Amino acid sequence: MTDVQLLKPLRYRSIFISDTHLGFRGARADFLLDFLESVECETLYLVGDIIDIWEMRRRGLRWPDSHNAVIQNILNRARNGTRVVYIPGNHDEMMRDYAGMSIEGVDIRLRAIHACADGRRLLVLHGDEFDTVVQCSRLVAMLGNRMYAWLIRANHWINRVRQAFNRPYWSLAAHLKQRTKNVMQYIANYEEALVHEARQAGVDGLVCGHIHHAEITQRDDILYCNDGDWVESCTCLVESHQGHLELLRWSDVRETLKTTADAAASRRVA
Ligand SMILES: [Mn+2]
Repeated sequence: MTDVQLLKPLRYRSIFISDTHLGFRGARADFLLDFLESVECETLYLVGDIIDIWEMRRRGLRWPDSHNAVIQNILNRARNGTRVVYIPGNHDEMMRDYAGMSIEGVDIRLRAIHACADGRRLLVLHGDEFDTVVQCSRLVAMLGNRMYAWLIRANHWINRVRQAFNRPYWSLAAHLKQRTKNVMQYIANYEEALVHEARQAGVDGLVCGHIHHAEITQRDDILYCNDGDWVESCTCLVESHQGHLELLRWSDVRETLKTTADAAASRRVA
């Protein structure tokens, strides 16, 4: 990737990535590594589904060099002064047992509060528990808030049992999602559930992942940010040193970098 290496690394205050699904054959680990080698940041948030343990349990251990290189890159950062916060998702749910610990310099948390450079506070969480809530929201509306908690717990225990029998993660919500096929409505409901949660937490916004749909949108008083994924869209959320938040689609950024490098090279030749 010499074209990018010609340039200085892109520097950000914080970077948020999620849904990298390492260990799953569909993970774009080469592309992710290219991204990681091109950026620097003070804080790196890993917002869940980083390692796809469910997939590996189902199909056997599959760990190509490129997937390993991504983990090495992240651990090197942690060793060299980058604050790395890892918030496990549903595909790497087993890591939730380590919440509160710091392993190899990586802080494992169930959720985090990020303070932006401009003072805004963001709730950072993977978001899978709201997937269940969203799909059952009509039912919940009838039965009230206790049903929310019950559904989250039910989904959790159903999957603990499935895990014991070596079955893949199964989401009640995803099942219903497939049946309704009303994806846009599903995304809107998911957003709404997370915005509600952020409001309850008394923060200015939130960062989540899980549904593989990158987006930044202001919903009344709450900023909703979804950092996307590295299976299809290859997107992440970045914060500048001034506290400005934006989504990066790595294929687009790479193309811009390459064009700039080419232009600089042709100026040198001329
Ligand atoms: Mn997920």
